Amino acid sequence: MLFTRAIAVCISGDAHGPKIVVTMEGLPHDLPLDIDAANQQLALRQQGAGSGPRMQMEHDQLQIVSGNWKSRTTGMPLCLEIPNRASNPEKGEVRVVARPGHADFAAFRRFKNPDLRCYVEGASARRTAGIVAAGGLCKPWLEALDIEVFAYVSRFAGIEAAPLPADAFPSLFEQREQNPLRMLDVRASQRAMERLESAREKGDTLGGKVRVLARGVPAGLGSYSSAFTRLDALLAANLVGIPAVKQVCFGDPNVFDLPGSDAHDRFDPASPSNRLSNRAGGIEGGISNGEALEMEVGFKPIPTLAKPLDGLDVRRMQVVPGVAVRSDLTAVVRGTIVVENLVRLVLFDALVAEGRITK
Ligand code: EPS
Repeated sequence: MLFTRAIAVCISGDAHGPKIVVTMEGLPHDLPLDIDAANQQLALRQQGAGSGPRMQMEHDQLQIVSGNWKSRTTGMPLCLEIPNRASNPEKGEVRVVARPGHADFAAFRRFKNPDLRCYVEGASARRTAGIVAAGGLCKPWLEALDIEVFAYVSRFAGIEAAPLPADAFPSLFEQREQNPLRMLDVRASQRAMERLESAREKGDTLGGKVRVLARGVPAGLGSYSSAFTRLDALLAANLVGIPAVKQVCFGDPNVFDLPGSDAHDRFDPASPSNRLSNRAGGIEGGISNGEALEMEVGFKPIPTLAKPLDGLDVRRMQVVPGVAVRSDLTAVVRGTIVVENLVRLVLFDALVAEGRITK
């Protein structure tokens, strides 16, 4: 389940089960269902540097099972499926060696089953395909209201890209997709690629940050009245729900070091947005203020390393050599598309919750 107000979104599916299943209940009636738009987002999620061999095996394609009539929503729960093609390379084996940084050990402490694969299957990033499918369906609905969301890699393995002005997209889509790391600063991306190749040779993994911008969000979305209605709380809670995400920052990340006199966005009634700057990232008091939304989302390095760290054999409670399994080198590049579509979903949900989209 995601943290939402109007549309209950449930995403289920094992990493190597038959399919990922998404249900969306509470969608307005009679919205056009653009499967191609969602499939385009699913295809983007499979691209980019740092993906393991699994992405060559999958061809994520959305199937709508129910809740539609002649390519429009009916108001019934919309049920979506994305079939999985690849099977588990360790099929049948019991995995008892936990990895530092992975959910497997903490889940074992909670549920006590030493066959860690039963946790690994559910704690997989495979389920982010479901987020992208649901958010990809929302993309044309938001665009009909002139709301656009765009994400890119702003930091990779410690290499910072020069910040982009918030109004610079969406003309940058092609440029982003031509860059293997989805970075828009060419010099930074060259250095970051060197780090990626070196990590690949060493059997290591890397983390980084995704910056996400949303333009055209109307002022007055969200409410300070509770964590369930604050737009920033809903965005943060959902973004931290993406596997490997450990940080969400709104607006200028330097604001924490500044005095209040420099940290806040002064008013200017003569400017179109009434403000001289946007350090707040478009949200004040949990409510959108009419400026572009700006957030940065930090992904930790994936805990499954090609040259694994020592693990813990949970049956014997002994440190043992880690076992190498097929995996990705980084979550950041594909994570860009997950972040972008999750923000779309949260914005669309808030618009429906506040009666700005009805039927
Ligand atoms: C994942 C491990 C890899 C990733 C997978 C998430 O898969 P496998 O174990 O089959 O090689 O490729 O991500 C996806 C399949 C996806 O679609 O994002 C993991 O352990 O979480």
